[in-house]
Amino acid sequence: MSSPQTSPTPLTTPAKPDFEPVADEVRRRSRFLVTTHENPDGDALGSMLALHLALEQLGKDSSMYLAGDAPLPGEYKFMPLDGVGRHLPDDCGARTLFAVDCANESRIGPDPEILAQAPFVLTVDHHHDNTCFGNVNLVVPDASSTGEVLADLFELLGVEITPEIAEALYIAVVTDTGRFQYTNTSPKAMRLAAYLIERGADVHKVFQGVYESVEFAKLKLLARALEHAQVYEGGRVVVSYLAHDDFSDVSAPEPYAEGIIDYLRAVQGADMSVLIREPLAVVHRIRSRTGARTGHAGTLDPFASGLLVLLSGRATKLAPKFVGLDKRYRTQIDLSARTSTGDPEGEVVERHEPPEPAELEHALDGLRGEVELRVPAASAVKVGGERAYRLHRRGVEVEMPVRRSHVRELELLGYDRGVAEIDLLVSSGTYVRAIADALGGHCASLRRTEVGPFSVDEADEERVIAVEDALARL
Ligand SMILES: [Mn+2]
Repeated sequence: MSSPQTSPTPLTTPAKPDFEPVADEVRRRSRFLVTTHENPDGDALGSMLALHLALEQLGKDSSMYLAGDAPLPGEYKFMPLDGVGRHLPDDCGARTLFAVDCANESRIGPDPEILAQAPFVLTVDHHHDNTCFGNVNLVVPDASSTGEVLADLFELLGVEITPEIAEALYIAVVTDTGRFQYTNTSPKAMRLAAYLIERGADVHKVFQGVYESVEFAKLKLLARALEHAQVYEGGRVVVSYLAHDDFSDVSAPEPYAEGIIDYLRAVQGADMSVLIREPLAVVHRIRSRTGARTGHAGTLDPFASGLLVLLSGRATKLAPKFVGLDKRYRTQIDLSARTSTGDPEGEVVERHEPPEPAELEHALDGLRGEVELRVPAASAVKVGGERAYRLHRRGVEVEMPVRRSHVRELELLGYDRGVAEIDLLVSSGTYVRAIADALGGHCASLRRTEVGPFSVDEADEERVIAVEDALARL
């Protein structure tokens, strides 16, 4: 049964984004440097190319620039991007910097030089958390993609939608909407796609280029990941991993793991999938030293340290006995800022005054016992086939799954300058990052000190506990 889409009548008319200020600057200015975010996706590249072509059509002097030296993703090789510069042009001090699909300035790349040199900065974007770092900014959070915003801007500027521009915009829309499947797929996005096809976008060419140009090594890597897949929690969670050997055996570079998680997510009944792709160096070391099959019971975030229980030889078959054990952690939570990942590796997304000690104690009380914690929105977990933090970045409303956890012990060891040092004992699968997030901060450090009856104090790569002894402790 389906019902027609209806939207509730808004109480107030939402403010219409004003396209005029950016349009004015485009009309007034003559030299541009068009750029987008590092590690670009289809919206980034399609928007950059479409804008460059539109500016040239308007008689402007335009150059394209992309930070970093990573090769363009293989799926966009069919696009006419030969003209994209990878070094800042000598005359960038004389060009208006035009950044598309960049929610903040750090997304342009690590080189602060570009903003220091730019005499004037324009931005066009659709991320709701855009920091408006330009002199004039056009942000349309409702838009499916930056390409959609540009299409409206082009209309205002009288840009003729040539087949080349149509195709670039179509690539932006089709990729950012997950081939018109994500929640940002609005009627407007569909109408725009139809219009772009009328204007010459080649749907099949884009499909073949973006979605049917899989490199053979990528296929083999996928096979490894599918081979390692396991289901947990009655099939609701699908977990797999790619170890160091998997990449080297099939000669696949690290970025080839991108997209594999979609296959795990697609399993019937699964509403969560996890692909662990940080090769755990310690597993690798022990496997090569002992020559025995080696597995790990649970994982450890790359930024964390501490105890990881490894299973060797015939003990690998006993993994189910060791994965569900309680874990004890020592963590420092920085309560003055949230980050996009809940750990020190993400970008700061929110800063605030840390709570008073009494407030903190009160907040900690609410986190003891049986608690429901929302999986951090910026985690590697995929929702609807897309890594959660990416959807979040491009402005898609993401409903993260809630996990029931048991916080058995939670002790505040110290609180100094907004950083709380906490010792906690939690049920298996609890995200300490989610606890930090619930407190309004992020994990600055994290160390696992115990896994069930095993302590980090007795951890030693050289020492092996006999299977019988290990089982006797449980
Ligand atoms: Mn985008």
